[in-house]
Amino acid sequence: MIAGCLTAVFLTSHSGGSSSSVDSSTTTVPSASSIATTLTTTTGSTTTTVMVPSSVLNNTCTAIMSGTITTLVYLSDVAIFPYTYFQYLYVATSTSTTMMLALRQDPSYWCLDDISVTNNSSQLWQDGGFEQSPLTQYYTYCNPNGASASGSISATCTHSGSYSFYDGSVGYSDYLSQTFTTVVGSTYNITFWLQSMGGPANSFLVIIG
Ligand SMILES: [Ca+2]
Repeated sequence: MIAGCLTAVFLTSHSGGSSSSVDSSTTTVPSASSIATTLTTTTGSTTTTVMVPSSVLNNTCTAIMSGTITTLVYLSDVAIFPYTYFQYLYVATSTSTTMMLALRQDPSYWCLDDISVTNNSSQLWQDGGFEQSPLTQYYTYCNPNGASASGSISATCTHSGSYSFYDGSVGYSDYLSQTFTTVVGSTYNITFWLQSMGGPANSFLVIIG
């Protein structure tokens, strides 16, 4: 499966669709400018390895991250799926950790809601339900290429509450992140709900470090 910090990965369908497991690799890099990582996805008996494009990993948004960067998940050109629960366990390697999500969805939109990062029942991720406005009250938002139809708080497709993050960035990803205090060696439970409202071309990436 995996080495280093990522100890468990699984996702389950919210409404009875197919489920799959996702494995991820950890790469230690000197700086965000040279992040290189691959993601291995196992669905049934078929295993494929997908390289996260360097343009998605290396830009002015990811430049705020350094040290050991772990890819939790990378989805590329996936079909429509309903709100689905994603969960990961991450062992911190620093006293300050940033989790960053990168979204691109050319023909349609991603819906993202109920992000949670917990350690011993303590919630470290603020406004994971996207119920507060403006977005930048709790999140660092970055759109390095000025993609159109970029992410915003919306009532279009919520998983809970009245709002979610609704992102149809065309051609390039936009980025959403928060930085929180962590204890080296301690395990953090990361969960969120994600829906794809359209087919390719799209991508969804979560990195942490
Ligand atoms: Ca919500």
